[in-house]
Amino acid sequence: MKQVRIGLVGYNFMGRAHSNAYRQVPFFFPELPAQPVMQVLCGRTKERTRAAAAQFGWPEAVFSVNELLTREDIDLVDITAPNNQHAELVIRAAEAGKHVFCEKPLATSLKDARAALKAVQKAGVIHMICHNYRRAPAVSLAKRMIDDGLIGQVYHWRALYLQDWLMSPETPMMWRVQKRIAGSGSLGDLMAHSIDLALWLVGDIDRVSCDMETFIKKRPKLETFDTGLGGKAKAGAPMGKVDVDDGVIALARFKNGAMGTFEATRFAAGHKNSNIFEINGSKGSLRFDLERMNELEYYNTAEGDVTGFRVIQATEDSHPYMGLPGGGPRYWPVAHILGYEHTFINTVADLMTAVAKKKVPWPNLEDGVKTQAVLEACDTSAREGKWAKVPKI
Ligand code: SOE
Repeated sequence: MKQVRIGLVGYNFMGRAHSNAYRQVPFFFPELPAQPVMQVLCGRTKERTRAAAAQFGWPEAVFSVNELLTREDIDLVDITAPNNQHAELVIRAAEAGKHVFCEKPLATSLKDARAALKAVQKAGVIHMICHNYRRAPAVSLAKRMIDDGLIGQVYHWRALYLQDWLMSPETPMMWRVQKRIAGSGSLGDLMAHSIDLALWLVGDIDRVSCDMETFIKKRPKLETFDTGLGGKAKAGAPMGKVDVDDGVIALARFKNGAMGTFEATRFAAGHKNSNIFEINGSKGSLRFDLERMNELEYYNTAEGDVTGFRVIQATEDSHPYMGLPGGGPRYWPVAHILGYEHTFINTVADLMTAVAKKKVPWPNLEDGVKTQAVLEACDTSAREGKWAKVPKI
């Protein structure tokens, strides 16, 4: 059994999600040609990195990327640091001959994203970007149904990614609201997921017309650098300028003629993590909502006057990621539902196969650049107030 020795950079939300996936993969995917070995956790702050390593199951902690990259016993570097470090870390890891697994968005600019792709291609390493929602079984089932022609020619794509965690004016100047670190706001953080799904399920996007707004323009500054989602500023703290979008809407035209709409916001009161899409085609429609992630809704026009949207429980052994190769459930018996973490477990499973078979998986850094190109076109369109062509990758 091949082992893939992992060095993980970052230990906040995504660092935890990835760590959990590495721990769970051997349990649920015993048949893989390679399994992960959690080797080293890398973080800046000694105390917090050590505590996270102990909690998540990393036997060692290091405090500089250099130390991580010069180690012989690391095969793959997993990057969950803030967005502005992604491209640079990808490049350095690739130059050190390490395989790369990178959180989204790939970069804070298209230029940097292209440089990251070039680096992994030049180094000939395996690379993957973490758009985990592709591997919710219901979403993978939607892909299979589209590829099998069940909804025919796609006419419409409609996506919403709605959260509300930034609505309080007291929420401080965390890195996610600073362009220099995050690149953008709800655009790169949330709409990037919807764009990735649209590119996968419908096809390439030709042009976009986009608008965005920053509803709360100043927020109290934190005393120390915020690495996670939280933090509280001291009473009377000086105010900082928010220079990313709080909400974004976009119209899109796909190269195959389909029409698309996207909306992403952190200001949709009551919506905690609504990642929703609907696709309408010549033979039917599909609907998905992450908050009911085991279900895929399907409408089939061929069923005449007894048709209607039906709910498919995407937990049958025959559904993507649900069955073992020899038969029987991979996870639990049918309708014993899966959660958010399983999207990461399924992703890491495919990453292990990719490393073992030396075959670049999807979505890879080329997909990351494609998404980045759409993000850049959205930014251009919103700034110029007109439709913008998606740049070539
Ligand atoms: C925060 O808005 C966040 O954690 C995103 O950064 C993730 O990409 C998304 O999947 C959930 O929400």
